[in-house]
Amino acid sequence: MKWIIPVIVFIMLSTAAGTNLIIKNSDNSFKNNEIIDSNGQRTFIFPIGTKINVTVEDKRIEEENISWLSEKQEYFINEPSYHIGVGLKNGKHVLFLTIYSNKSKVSIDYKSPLKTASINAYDLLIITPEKFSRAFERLAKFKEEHGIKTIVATLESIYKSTQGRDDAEKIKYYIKDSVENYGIKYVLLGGSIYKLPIRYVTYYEEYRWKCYSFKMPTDLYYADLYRYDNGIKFSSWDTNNNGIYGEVYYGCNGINDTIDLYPDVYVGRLACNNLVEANVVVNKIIKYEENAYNKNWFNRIILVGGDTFPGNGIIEGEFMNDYIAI
Ligand SMILES: [Ca+2]
Ligand SMILES: [Ca+2]
Repeated sequence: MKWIIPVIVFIMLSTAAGTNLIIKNSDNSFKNNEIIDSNGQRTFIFPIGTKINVTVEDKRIEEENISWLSEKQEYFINEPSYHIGVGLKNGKHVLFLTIYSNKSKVSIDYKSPLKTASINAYDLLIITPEKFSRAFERLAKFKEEHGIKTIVATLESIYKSTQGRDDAEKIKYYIKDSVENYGIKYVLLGGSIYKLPIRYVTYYEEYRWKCYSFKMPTDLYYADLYRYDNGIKFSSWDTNNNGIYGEVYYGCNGINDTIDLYPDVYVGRLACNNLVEANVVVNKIIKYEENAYNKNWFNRIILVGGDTFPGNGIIEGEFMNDYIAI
């Protein structure tokens, strides 16, 4: 990556309780960057460009009697002992190192990057079909006037100039190039899925000895640009290169595509189908932003959620509201 130069210093720092954890590092940054989730998994956050070397001595199977392992423990035994993902934390590009077991001796060596001046040519990239560009150029001008450096790219120019096996992959490579060359932090997709493609992932599940496939649409594809595999790689969402994206097999035979699911840029979509709709939504945004800023009601919010997936006894929407409200 262009924005980092690695430096190498190793100092033995600590042996933590729980996991027998030995961290050798060049600074104390990891200490304030540890997340412990509800399963007790530990995730460490490192700056992008950090070289990480993890050694795991798995003591679990030796220590535990396998016959009475819980379902969760069996799950962890079947999982790799650690995972490195590439994503965002507070707007910064980072690596997430997750240790899956608290019964292991884990040694983490890392070499911190030395950051060069970060590229900051543009903040927001708007991608839209040529026929909507008049509306989105107007939004770009408004954003520029309010300190958001904005660039508009048409689908037609992206398809002509950018590599990729299909239109969606060309868009994704264009976003990646814009992040690396211009320092883009936000992406706005200006067009419905009928005007600007969405990526469908494929999920396979066994039911009564037959394998069924399900397609699911997601714009997370455009946000999850990178994954970690002996260094930072472009995340194609098709690591077995068979033209089927985001393959996941549950009870069926097949090879999952490797995806870390951590977004690396903020992506949103205005799902307009024609220029009239594009102008209406741009007008609404401008009107809202001109009137909402500094008003005393601006920080009040009502969250509405319900039972998103009925039948399992969990009210996901309300849990999500509580999560957002914190
Ligand atoms: Ca695939
Ligand atoms: Ca990622």
